[in-house]
Amino acid sequence: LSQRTQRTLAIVKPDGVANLGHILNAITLHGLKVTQARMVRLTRAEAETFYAEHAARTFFPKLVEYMTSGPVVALELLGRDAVARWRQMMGPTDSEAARRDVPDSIRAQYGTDKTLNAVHGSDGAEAAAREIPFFFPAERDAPRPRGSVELCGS
Ligand code: DGI
Repeated sequence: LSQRTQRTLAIVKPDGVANLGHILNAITLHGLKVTQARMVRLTRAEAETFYAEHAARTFFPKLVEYMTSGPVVALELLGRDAVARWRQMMGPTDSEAARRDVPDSIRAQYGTDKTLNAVHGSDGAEAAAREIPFFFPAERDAPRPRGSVELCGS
């Protein structure tokens, strides 16, 4: 697999926001760069649209309830192989499995269970291309504001 510089979408979910500082620190320690960030309270319709692929699953209502229970922080991450590297940092979907199998992962440290699992990450480059403009629509092709400051400049 080629290791190219790419972008991915991370979301610090409502239960993860209390540990936002730790999560940002882990991201930067792993050499990924935060290139956009936004705190937002999702509406029910927005959460349903974002997770539309899971609409038929039994856990869908719980997932939407959870994602709208408080503000989330959307992050655009940039780096070599960013999609896979962020997924690896997150750990397994089930936070309890993460504590068993990948104890140093974000979900192991900051998640609770299968639903409350602290973070989201795009599951591929195509998903990232769809999910980044979902949270950062105006920024997609626009130049960055003059003098803008990026978290963790390198
Ligand atoms: O990419 P992931 O977030 O690891 O997992 P996913 O894309 O398969 O599912 C999206 C979210 O839906 C996941 O973060 C939590 C929730 N979810 C997935 N599978 C289950 C689930 N929630 C419950 N309660 N049970 C599941 O089996």
